[in-house]
Amino acid sequence: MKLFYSNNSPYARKIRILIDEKKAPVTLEKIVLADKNCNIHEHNPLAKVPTLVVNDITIFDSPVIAEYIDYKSGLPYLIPSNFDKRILVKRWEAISDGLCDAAVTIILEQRKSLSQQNTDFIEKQMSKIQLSMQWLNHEMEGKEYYLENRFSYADIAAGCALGYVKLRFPEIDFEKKYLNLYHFYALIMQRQSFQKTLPEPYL
Ligand SMILES: N[C@@H](CCC(=O)N[C@@H](CS)C(=O)NCC(=O)O)C(=O)O
Repeated sequence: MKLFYSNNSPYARKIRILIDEKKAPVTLEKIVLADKNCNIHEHNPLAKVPTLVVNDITIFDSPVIAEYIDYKSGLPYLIPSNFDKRILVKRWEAISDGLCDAAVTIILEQRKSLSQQNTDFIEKQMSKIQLSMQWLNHEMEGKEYYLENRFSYADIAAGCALGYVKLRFPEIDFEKKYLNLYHFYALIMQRQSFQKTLPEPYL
């Protein structure tokens, strides 16, 4: 199995952390999406990371890859098989990925020349980020980890989203505003899997 990832993709980071936590036998291949010789489209027509190649099939996107790796690499399962618990974890992944989608959209908008940027649109996306963090913060009331106070894929997804906000919008300073997220992020950052995959500010 081979995982194509790029250094700062929060979606790919979820999978790299899951692989590390599960000790899954996956070869990691770093790619640079902006590189004109990048051939990720040969594996994934959407030309996105993460992309997982397993023998002759390719698996995407990150929620599907996570299901595959968690199931195939056996115990301990980080995505519960119990339906109700599973939905809770998947909805946490959805809000975390949605938060990243809003952040990525802002970054792309801000790469345009100033006169072409749509400030209303940027504000709308920023409000999604704030409201999602507020929501996550509320859900974490009285908890260390999200689901039954045990580490799960929900924590990986939320930790990666918060890490991405910290990387791209340090001025938001979410740890000051959202106390539960401050504690959660400090706890999750003690894990080696999170430390090893920290995004790099200059990329
Ligand atoms: N929903 C996808 C999102 C993946 C995604 O958008 N990845 C970005 C990197 S952060 C990418 O590959 N962008 C390249 C492009 O859109 O052409 C997932 O969860 O895997």
